[in-house]
Amino acid sequence: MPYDIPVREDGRTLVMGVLNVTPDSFSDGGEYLAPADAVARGQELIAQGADIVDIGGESTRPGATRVSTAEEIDRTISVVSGLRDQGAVISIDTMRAEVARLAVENGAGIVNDVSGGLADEAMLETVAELNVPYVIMHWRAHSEQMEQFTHYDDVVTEVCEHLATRAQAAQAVGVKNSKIIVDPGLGFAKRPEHNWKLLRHFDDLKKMGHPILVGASRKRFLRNAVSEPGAKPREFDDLAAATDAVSALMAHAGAWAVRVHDVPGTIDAVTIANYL
Ligand code: PMM
Repeated sequence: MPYDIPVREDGRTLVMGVLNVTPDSFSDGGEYLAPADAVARGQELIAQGADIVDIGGESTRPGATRVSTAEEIDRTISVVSGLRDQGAVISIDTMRAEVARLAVENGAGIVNDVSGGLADEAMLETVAELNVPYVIMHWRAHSEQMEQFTHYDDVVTEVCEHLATRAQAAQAVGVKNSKIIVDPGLGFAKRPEHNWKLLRHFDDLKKMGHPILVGASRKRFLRNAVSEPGAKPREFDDLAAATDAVSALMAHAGAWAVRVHDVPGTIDAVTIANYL
């Protein structure tokens, strides 16, 4: 069944709840590694009102090593099928065409590829064939190397040009323009100042004409911003208010969806933004 990019009737920004089925993700690694725990957490996110649940089996935190395809399939696919038809759209967070295909066959309605098709040469054609919405994120290198690629002359222009190039590559093999979502890739080969600049220049991203997904939740640039200088940095699960602030501001600026770990506060934040 072909899927369109989901939107809400009330026009508010969608909330994508993060479900990392990994031992080593940024802030929630290891919490939901057993499939039953992951499905229960997904059900909780849906009960809290998540419009989308984003299931990932490979950590992309800086420095993370890659997981095998078999392991990624093992971690994610039973969770996708366990959460299908439960009131939220399922998104599969993967850089691998094979995982994307299996996930869609088992009920996923969005492919979220942080590499925008650069990590697996079969990905764009697979997405074209599957005919599902496709998130193209700005990405420069795998997590093990990405800290070496944080130089930008003009981060906003370079990110917009990169995303436009990837969107064109996707369309060249048959991905429909109407299925493409773009994401600036906060924290991926970016220093804090780059993340802030991209958020400040959100209007330039919007000019591309695609729905925009923003993933700021619990990221280090937020932790740096709210931690007292010289004091112990905040814990990652103590960044909900900082994340909500970004979600409200980006929802107000016109983000299509925000990808977050803490769903209830985010729903309040984007609901308030929708009133203004
Ligand atoms: N960030 C992470 C993982 N997947 N996908 C998209 N589209 N955008 C993001 O910003 C993004 C992502 C890393 O965060 P996590 O380890 O806390 O899930």
